[in-house]
Amino acid sequence: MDRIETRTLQDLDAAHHLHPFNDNAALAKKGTRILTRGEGVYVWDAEGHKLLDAFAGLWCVNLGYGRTELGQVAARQMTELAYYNSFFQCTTEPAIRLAAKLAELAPGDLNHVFFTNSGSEANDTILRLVRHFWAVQDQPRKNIFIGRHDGYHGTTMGGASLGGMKGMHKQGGLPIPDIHHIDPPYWFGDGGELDLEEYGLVAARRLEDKILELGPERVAAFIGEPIMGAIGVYIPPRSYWPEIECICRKYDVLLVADEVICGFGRTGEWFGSQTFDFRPDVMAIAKGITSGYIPLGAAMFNDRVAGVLKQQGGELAHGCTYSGHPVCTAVALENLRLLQDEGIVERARTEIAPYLAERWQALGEHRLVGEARIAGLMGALELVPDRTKRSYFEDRGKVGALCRDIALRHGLILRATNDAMLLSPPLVITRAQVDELFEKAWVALNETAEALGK
Ligand code: PXG
Repeated sequence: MDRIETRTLQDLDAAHHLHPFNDNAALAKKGTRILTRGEGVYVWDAEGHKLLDAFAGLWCVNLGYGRTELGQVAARQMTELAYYNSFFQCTTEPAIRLAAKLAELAPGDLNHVFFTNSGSEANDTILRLVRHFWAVQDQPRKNIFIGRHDGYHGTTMGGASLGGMKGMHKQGGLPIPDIHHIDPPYWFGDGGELDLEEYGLVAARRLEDKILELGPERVAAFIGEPIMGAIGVYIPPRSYWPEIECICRKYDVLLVADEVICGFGRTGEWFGSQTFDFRPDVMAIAKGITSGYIPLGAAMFNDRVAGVLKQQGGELAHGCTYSGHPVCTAVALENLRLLQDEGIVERARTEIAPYLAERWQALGEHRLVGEARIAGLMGALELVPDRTKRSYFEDRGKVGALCRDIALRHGLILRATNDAMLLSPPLVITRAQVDELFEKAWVALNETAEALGK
């Protein structure tokens, strides 16, 4: 491609490209940042700035940038067989091998895979197939999904309805029928005087109350992210998920783990359900499955659910043109091979996570930080006006955005949700790079505080 001036590209972008989750008018005025290259934990923009990406793209580049092996595998597969479908009694070898590999990696008897292109489609798939699972067992009224307020499960009609983001529900007439929400486990905002573990039980029992209110014969499934990502890395107390599992079993409600962010090493284990000690019947995966090198998602089902779908489901009237795409599944296989063979997930848990936690807790001592929370390689700093109590700034979101912009000027990419600064670096980050991250974040916190006159 011929090189075009950054300014010209920005003008073209403003004229023709609608950006997700942006005020497009404001963005057009400001001009987008154009990223051009990545290596390890760093990306470079068109102006030559080198940035430490402490957010792994969008929670996804677990393997780090610039691994040529993935490109080579993609090129080989495209040359050999660029595409074939999984519809007409056909499939391709990478799709078969990836399904088997996922069954091996996934906990328990989550042995069955339905491929999609994204996490949103994985959740839509789950919504449809779980309802079908109950319907073919003569329980068509057992079709309600319970999710959580402020949960994030994607942007499709189903995904955004399962999620509990109010701003999203306002656009497009959501949620669709028969989806309900309970409050999330968010001790910082909601814990009151309860200690963490007590609060975890209280938060979990909201599910039981909701099931009893709706009637267990109406409730098909509960869906949750093991750690709630997009809303601000809400790490549940250890007591939360085991109690949720007990409640689901008691009322025969399927337990769905949305592992789109937590999967593939983010929480230190391969899956968040292993970190938080619960056994999902169904799980959604995407992002880290290919480390973001190519789009791919999947829904995974345990033997019970898949058994019914296979034996009694008849023809599954569901699927995407690219379900099980040979190039995407081949790249995923290579990504998983590297994560496993190079011990990247293992090293992230045993070496990096403890060090990152130590340094993150030290950031928690900053005068602007009310809470530093972290699990595995996923964390948040809650910025507050008064760190002697759990407090919030009046105009929520402004301080977070300010801190994010300052960090960026110092070469550090952190994400801000409301006034929480979010952390999710590539799993390959080294101790020296953790130190660099820490130093840059500290400077960003200082300058943010100064800008606020603190
Ligand atoms: N589930 C979870 C838990 C997610 O985090 C999805 C499903 C949807 O996946 P796709 O591949 O359809 O995007 C996600 C995606 C943010 C942000 O602002 C997070 C996501 C997507 C966009 C923005 O943190 N997560």
